[in-house]
Amino acid sequence: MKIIKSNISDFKDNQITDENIFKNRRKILTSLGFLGLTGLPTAKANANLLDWFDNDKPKQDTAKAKILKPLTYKSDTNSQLSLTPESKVISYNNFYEFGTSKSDPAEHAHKLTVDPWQVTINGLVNKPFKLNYEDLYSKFSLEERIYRLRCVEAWSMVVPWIGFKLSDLLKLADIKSSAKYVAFETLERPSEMRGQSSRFIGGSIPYPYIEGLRLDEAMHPLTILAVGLYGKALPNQNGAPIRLIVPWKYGFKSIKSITNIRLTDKLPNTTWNLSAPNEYGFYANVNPKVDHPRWSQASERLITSGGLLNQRRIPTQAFNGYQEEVAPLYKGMDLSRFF
Ligand SMILES: Nc1nc2c(c(=O)[nH]1)N[C@H]1C(S)=C(S)[C@@H](COP(=O)(O)O)O[C@H]1N2
Ligand SMILES: [Mo]
Repeated sequence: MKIIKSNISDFKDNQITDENIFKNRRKILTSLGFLGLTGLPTAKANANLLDWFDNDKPKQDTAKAKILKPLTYKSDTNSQLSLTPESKVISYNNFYEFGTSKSDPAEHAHKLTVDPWQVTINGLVNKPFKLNYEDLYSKFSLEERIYRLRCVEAWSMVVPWIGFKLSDLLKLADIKSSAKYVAFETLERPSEMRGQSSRFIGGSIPYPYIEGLRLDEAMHPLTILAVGLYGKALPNQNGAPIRLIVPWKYGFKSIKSITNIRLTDKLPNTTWNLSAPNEYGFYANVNPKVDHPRWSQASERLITSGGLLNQRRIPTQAFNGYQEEVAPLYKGMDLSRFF
C-alpha cells in the first residue's frame, strides 16, 4: 500500500460534492425515511493540507437531515471516542478504483452509478439470492455502530456507520455445512472507475478488488455491512451503496461497493495479499506487536476535529480495542505468523 506522505498535492482541488451526489443523496434520504429539507451541500474542501484539517464544519445537510433512530452498539473501548468530523471522513479516503491519492475518491467517485445495484449471494448455500438497491435499506434492521477504522497505513478515524449484521444476511442464504469462508467482490466497471481502466491511476493492483473472511469472523456480531454513515446513505467515496466493516482488522479488509458475496470451502484470495504477500496477510488483525515490514504498527495518527496541531498519535490497541470480543476466535494461533 502506498505510504502516506503529507503531501499538499494530495489534498488540493478536492471537490467533495456535486449535483449528482446531491441528487442521489436526496433519493436515498427519502428511502431511508429522512425528511431533511435541505439545500445543496456546496462546501468544497478545495484546500491545502492546513485548510483540510480545519474544515470540520458540518455540511448543511448534516445539520438538517432527520437522523435515523439506530440501535447504537455500546462498546467500552470505542464508545467514548469522539467522532472524526464528517467532512474528513468523506474527503480522506482509500478507494484505489478511483486513484491512489487520498483526495481522488471524493473527486472522482461521483461518476459511479449506485442505483440500480445488485449484490449476489451464492456459493455453498442452500438458498442463493440477490439484493437490489432498495433491499439494502429495507430488508434488514439498520443500526448505528461507532467504530474506529484503523488503516494499515497507521492512521485512524472514528466513524458512526449505519448498517446491519453480515450474519443477518448470511443466515438468509442457509449456509451449507461445507462452507468455511466468505469471499467478497467489488464492482468491476472500468467505464466509471478510472483506476480500473488505467494501471497507473489504479495503483497496479488487480481488479476487481476482492477480500475474504473466515466464516466465524463473518458471523461475528461486530461484523457489519454498512449502507450509511453520519445518519445518511454512504457517499460513493466511502463505498456506496454497501461495504463491509470489520472493526478489529486493518481497513483494507473492509471492502467497498460490494457486488458478490460467496460462501466457499477454500481460503479466498485477497487483493492486497496477492499484491504483496509479505506485507498484507489474510487475517490482518490490528496488532501493535506485529509491525509492517516498512513501518511500525505500535501507534497511529487519530484524525480528529480541529487543525493540524490537534491531531494526536495514540497507542494502537490489540484487535483495535476489541480483544475481549474477538481474541477467542484466534485461540492457539501464532498471530505473528498468521498476520
Ligand atoms: N474496493 C475497495 N475497497 C476498499 C479499498 C479500495 O481501494 N478498494 N481500500 C481499503 C482501505 S485500504 C481502507 S483504509 C478503507 C478506507 O475506507 P474509507 O475511505 O471509508 O475510510 O477502505 C478499504 N476498502
Ligand atoms: Mo487502509
